[in-house]
Amino acid sequence: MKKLLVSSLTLILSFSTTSILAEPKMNHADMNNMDPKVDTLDQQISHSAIGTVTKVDASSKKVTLAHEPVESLSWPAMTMGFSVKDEALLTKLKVGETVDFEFMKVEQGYVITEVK
Ligand SMILES: [Cu+2]
Repeated sequence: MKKLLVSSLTLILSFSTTSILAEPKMNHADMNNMDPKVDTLDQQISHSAIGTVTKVDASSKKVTLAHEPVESLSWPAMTMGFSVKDEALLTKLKVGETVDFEFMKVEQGYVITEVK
């Protein structure tokens, strides 16, 4: 009986791990709902991250990046869209390149302010 309990616990644990891993594209609206205070503090604060460019839409000045975890925002690694503050930054954002970038929260999402 005890053995059965242990194995069902193991099963439950592996199930929850799987569902966490299955959702790397958690969206930031959900994150903000989890902690609205952080959202307010984020305004005007610049964050740095490392990410690989997966898509560039030059006409709308938007890029999609698969970024590494961002400690200052408690973000896990994920793929998401950013807008670009300056058109000149697009020359540094090419699909397939990994960049070191800075971004800020704005009303409509997140905007990249600098690319190193
Ligand atoms: Cu993100």
